[in-house]
Amino acid sequence: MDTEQKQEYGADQIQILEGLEAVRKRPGMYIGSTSIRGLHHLVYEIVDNSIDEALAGYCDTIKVTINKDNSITVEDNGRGIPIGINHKSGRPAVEVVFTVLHAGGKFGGGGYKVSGGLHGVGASVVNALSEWLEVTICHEGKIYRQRYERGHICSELQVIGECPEERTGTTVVFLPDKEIFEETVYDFNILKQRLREMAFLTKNIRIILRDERGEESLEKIFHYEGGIKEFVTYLNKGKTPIYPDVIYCEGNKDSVYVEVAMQHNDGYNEGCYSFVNNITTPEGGTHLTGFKNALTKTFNAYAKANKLIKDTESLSGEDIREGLTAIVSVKIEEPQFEGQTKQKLGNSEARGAVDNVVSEQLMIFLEQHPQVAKMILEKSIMAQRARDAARKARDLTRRKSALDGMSLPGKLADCSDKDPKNCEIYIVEGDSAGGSAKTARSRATQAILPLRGKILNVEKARLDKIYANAEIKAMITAFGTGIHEDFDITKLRYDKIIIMTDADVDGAHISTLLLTFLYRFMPDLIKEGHVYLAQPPLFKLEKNKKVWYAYSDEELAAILEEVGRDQNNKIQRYKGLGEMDAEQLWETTMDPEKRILLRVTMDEEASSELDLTFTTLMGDQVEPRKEFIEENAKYVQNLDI
Ligand code: TSJ
Repeated sequence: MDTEQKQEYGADQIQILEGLEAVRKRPGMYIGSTSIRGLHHLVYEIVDNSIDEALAGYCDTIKVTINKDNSITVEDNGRGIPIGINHKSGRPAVEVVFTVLHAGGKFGGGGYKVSGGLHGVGASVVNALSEWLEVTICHEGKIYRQRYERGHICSELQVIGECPEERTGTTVVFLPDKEIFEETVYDFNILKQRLREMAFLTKNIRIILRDERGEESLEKIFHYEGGIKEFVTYLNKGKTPIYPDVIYCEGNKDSVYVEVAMQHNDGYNEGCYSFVNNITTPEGGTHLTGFKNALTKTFNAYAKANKLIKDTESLSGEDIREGLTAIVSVKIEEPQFEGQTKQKLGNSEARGAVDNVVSEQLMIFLEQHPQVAKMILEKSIMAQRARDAARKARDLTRRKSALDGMSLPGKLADCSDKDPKNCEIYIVEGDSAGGSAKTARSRATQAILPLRGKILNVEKARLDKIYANAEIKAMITAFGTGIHEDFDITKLRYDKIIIMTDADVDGAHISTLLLTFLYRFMPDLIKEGHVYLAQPPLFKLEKNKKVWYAYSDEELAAILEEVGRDQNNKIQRYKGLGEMDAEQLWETTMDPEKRILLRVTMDEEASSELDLTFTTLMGDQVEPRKEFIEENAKYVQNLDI
């Protein structure tokens, strides 16, 4: 990064814009929400400041600790927040950092920066939303400390001790305010994912995450010398790369610092993730467009120059990106975010900068690695053929359905109500369970689509094969939305899509296959909250002509506690939906008044991790899957993908 500007942002340029009361009144404006998400956001706001110090070249280690009381400690070995008096306010600079709300960042206008770095505006927001916050600074042999409560200063900045001259750094400890947050218990895994991502995006930083809440403390250390190159390797874990190198481009243009890393695997999905100033941009933007342009242009030019395709032919961007895992990361002085959720980069200079850096360096790479170039282009040509075949198959289906008036799949027992808002569709594993469900359902509003046997694993199939699959075709026509570029959520025929499978390993596998299909081909259905998992009971308890159902071991134990454990108890463990008659199925799993549904949700900010979850669960390789399942065994109860 350009570091010359550092001097221009002196402590005296800090402007007072608004009191911290405004933050407490409308926290959502500053941290997005007061849910568990906002709670974790506080940590990122603080860590961003240390990352800035690292980017400026003064810090290489950041330690984040979840303390027993769910307070958070963030410690770095940078220069320490300046303690000198700020001219305008006559207060120590550090106090201004914590008590004055700054413009800039995500929601304000101007370009204020504490450090000339990229973030550094959130400290006062975190302070305002914390029951208490303490900052400790080591600087020139002295230890300074100040404490705040709900944003108010408790005492002047004080020297509380001495430290070795060479030791410098900043430590912040804060306890999120229970008056503000709906949830105040930190999730180690959420912090782990984001901090790992930050470490990938900031080459050579060492981020240590500790959890002190349990009997034994947990610790994770993230340190990647290769930065985003290692990010790509990490995301391709569990997939099979088609060449060993991770292609890497880096450069500076028009004040935009560009870094791109990429590698193709033998799968069919595209996984391109873009970041601006280490913040993920799930909706992409100019930087991603610049990258895609450069990729399409360069590969076509290379292919033509080397007679791998005819002069009259060209490969589409999508074909070139089949199986591509890529990270596009730019650092910009004043990012402009667009779109409904402000997750899309708007700066036009980023498009040109990324296009330029990638076009130039990728061409050099391809010329120096003709074997790699050949592998990628052969794969792209295959992708093109499959896509052509798929298009033909789809056109045929389209024409056919236009002829016979969009016929619904034969196996579908549709509901009679035609208002999608009232309707739901059960996707049921197996014909026999499908039969019971058809008998049990409430005909007006509940449709049943039974699926036979194993569902096609879309992680392992190309488009042509996917379009040809009967079960998948049935779902697409039943939902009414189309898929891919045709996808139109306003055509959705049901408000709820409910996956109902046996409560055993096979059932879980089928659910995962179905979710994989929905995630890859109709992600908006999940994003908009239309997808659910039915929860059939695991046990039936009969005693003295009375019946109870239990949905977990704990629940069964609780019921037994209540009714007494004796030989009159008749306990049945359900192995599958098929063991229930229609009436039982209705009562336990389908009656809207009594059933339990789990809504499937996804966190777009963590989409690279989510992608990894699906490949890990559904891909070819066994080792990563075993590891994943072991690591996550205790969370599978709570299916929140
Ligand atoms: F802002 C904050 F409180 F959230 C925070 C800031 C929290 C933590 C854990 C660390 C930091 C931080 C700030 N680490 N390092 C710095 N560096 C500066 O603020 C700094 C130091 C020296 C100079 C200089 O020009 O000499 C300039 C700056 C911005």
